[in-house]
Amino acid sequence: MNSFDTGLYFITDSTGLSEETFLRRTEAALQGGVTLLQIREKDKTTREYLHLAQKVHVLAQRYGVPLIIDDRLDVAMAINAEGVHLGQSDMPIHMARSLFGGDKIIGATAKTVPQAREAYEQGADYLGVGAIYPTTTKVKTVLTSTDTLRDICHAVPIPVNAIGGLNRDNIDVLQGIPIAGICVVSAIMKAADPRQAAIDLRARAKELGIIV
Ligand code: TZP
Ligand code: MG
Repeated sequence: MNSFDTGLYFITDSTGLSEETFLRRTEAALQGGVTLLQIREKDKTTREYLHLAQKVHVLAQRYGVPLIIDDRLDVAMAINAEGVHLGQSDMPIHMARSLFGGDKIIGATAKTVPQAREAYEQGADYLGVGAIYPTTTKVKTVLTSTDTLRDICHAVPIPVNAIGGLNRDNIDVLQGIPIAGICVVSAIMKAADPRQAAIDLRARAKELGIIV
């Protein structure tokens, strides 16, 4: 498998942004040291998703950061992205694995220990668990307790990331839980200075011992 570090996992959201602003913010986040990048688009046509994903892939490659495509294995395969992230209603992990190959990164969303075990057994490389806090990002989700997050970390031997409403001022609740990293959208995408936001978030997570 491609090596990857989920420590500071930035998920993009182009809602309300021009392509130029979106790409500028995404590049700023890469400059600020995000370790893994996901493009997440819910309202684009396949053509539009491919177009934007290709541009984001060029940027990610420039900074040596793997690019994960949300939901769409076809888009990930078409642009030769490093990975795909699949939710509970997307293609089952084992099918994606057989189509995508053993070298690619496959992430899964899990909200319970049984879902986490199943995703791991089917070949997921990492898990996203949440929402830890209510989120303003457009998503169908429910809250996941930090107790469940901890239980999932202990139930599977793959990296587990926390997601949902996380920012520099509230990630202290994750201290002492053996997660591999945090996933954020708004804390970077909507920051006045996305580069500085990434730097500050990473520094805070390191200070708390959440990431190395
Ligand atoms: N899955 C659970 S919460 C969420 C996703 C995709 C959105 C996280 O966005 P934000 O802005 O970091 O709360
Ligand atoms: Mg999904």
